[in-house]
Amino acid sequence: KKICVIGLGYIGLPTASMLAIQGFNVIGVDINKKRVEEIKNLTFKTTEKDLMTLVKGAISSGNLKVQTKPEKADVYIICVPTPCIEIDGEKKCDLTYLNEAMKNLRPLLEDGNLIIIESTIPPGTTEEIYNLLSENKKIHLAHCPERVLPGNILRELVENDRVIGGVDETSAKMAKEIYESFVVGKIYLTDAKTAEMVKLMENTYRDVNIALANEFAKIAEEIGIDVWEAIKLANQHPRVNILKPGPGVGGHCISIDPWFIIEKSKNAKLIRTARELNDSMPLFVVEKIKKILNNMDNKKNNKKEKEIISIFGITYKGNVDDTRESPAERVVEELIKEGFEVRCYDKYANEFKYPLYDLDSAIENSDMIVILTDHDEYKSFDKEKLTKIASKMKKKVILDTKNIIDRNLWRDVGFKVYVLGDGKN
Ligand code: SAJ
Repeated sequence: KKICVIGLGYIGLPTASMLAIQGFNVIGVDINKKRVEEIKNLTFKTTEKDLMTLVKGAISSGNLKVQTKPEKADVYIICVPTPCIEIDGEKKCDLTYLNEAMKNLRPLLEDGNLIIIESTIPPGTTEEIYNLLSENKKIHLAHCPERVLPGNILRELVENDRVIGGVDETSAKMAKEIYESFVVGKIYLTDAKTAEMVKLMENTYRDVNIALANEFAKIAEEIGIDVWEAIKLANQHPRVNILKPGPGVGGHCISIDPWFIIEKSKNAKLIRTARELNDSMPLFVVEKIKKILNNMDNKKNNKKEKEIISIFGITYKGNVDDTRESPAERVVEELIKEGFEVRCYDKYANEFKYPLYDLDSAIENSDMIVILTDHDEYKSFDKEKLTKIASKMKKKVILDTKNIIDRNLWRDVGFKVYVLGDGKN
């Protein structure tokens, strides 16, 4: 069977490679010429363990070809991004890339072809696409949402259970045959709209639960308790598992997908509130930074030189290079607006809107370190390293928004330690 995978991003590339390794004849397509060249030459950047080896194996097997245009195949798997856009103040799913991919496919389609959409989409989208495509061709169409966790993609691609929703039973069964080649998890079949909703419900579940943790952090600050201690104790209950507060929810999935439910339903009230609460966290962090510095300032610094904030970690979560929708961007933007000089340090990040510094220049003469991402690196600083860091700072102050540091270790080298939700200030 010949399979054309459209979109070679963080889902399309591993999926195409996996299928090629299983012996399918795979054409990987990406409209971005540079991306195609980087894949061909194995020069693309990734923090996913073993992805490079997998792609190398797929290409050298002769089963994976990458190019910028699709060609005739038996099966088409669509893995293009479906970002969020704001129209008249309301956030909605942007189907531009998906529609463009479909437009390019239409002239290639033949009776009996199977199309699988992996991109995350609002409920009802697969049916709408089917109505358009099936006007003059007898095609099969299924939605099989990706579910892998960035940072652990290759393992989860194989091990996670999958949900496949077909526009009819044959479509779902045909799609199952493809995934069975490499998925060891269970594969569940359902209808297309249910599959669309399942994917959105998974990420919404996580978003709402993180929002609850973040609300607890705000309340803890208000009433003067340490939220981390409280969560740890509440989680001793056998049916309670509160997630972790933080500077906000980033990434291109959890911070976006709930909006695709909200756009389709007037009942999505809790979901909207949770989303807005998580979006309010960057500002909450900035308020805490201001309070800490104001309380320290004994008004002797009246000439008001610019205070320097050193940000540690700007990717959307720990140990990944992805900065999309990262709460750090809003924190930095707001701090600059408030008149601070901001220096960001993150050796994992692939790119960022603001300049990145090396560690030494980020902390030189700095007034405060703020940890926004739980990279392993910051957990591994030992006393010697921390002493060096302390010696470069103007004021030895740290705010850890992820609760990852050993508070006593930092205190030992002279830091005043604050943690988001610690109820101080
Ligand atoms: N976060 C918190 N507190 C927590 C957990 C996470 O603030 O207790 C933050 C993280 O720092 C990050 C954001 O939430 O900014 C999201 O991180 P994540 O690790 O929870 O999830 P993603 O976005 O990397 O991947 C999610 C996964 N979905 C679920 O776990 C339900 C993944 O399985 C999906 O495939 C992926 O979205 C996707 O592509 O939809």
